[in-house]
Amino acid sequence: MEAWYMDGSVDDQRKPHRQQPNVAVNMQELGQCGVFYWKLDADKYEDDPELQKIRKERNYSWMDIITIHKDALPNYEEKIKSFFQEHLHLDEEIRYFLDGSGYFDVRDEDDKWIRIAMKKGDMITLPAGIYHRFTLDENNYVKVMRLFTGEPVWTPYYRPADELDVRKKYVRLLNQAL
Ligand code: KMT
Ligand code: NI
Repeated sequence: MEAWYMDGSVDDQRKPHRQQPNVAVNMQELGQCGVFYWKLDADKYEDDPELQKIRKERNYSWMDIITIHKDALPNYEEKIKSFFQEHLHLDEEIRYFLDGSGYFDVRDEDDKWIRIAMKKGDMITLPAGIYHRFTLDENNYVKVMRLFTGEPVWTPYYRPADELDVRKKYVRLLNQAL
């Protein structure tokens, strides 16, 4: 996993959009935004004690696996668009990359975009209430495990969603952490 501050260009979302020179973001800075990360061996996801331990400790009881590729995902174009529209959720968004790659973009405490490059073996959780979006990169393919506590609710609340309790709570947590 590698992360950086994005440039301001509205060019192709699948490009890296690094600033020149690159401005890297480390795990500690991501942690301050409530974003947590694990590195696992994706070749053994079907029987991996490390994954089982995380799932147990964090109560990630539910999971499925989705492939995002134009020939594999129904309503591909529509979904790609909605993933990239800035939004938040009422719950954590937990994703484990089993194959391929893509970018999660999250807003930092100053509302600047951080781009998180995810690839095989990378697992991440975005906290409830954080503004974010997802895009494929130029490889146009990813296979991802989605995890959830209990029955999944994927509803996106598109920005602006500042009046939601989950957003207010997240902003309070952010300010405490600073
Ligand atoms: C989401 O909610 O943005 C997604 O599920 C993106 C696809 S999973 C990498
Ligand atoms: Ni989301």
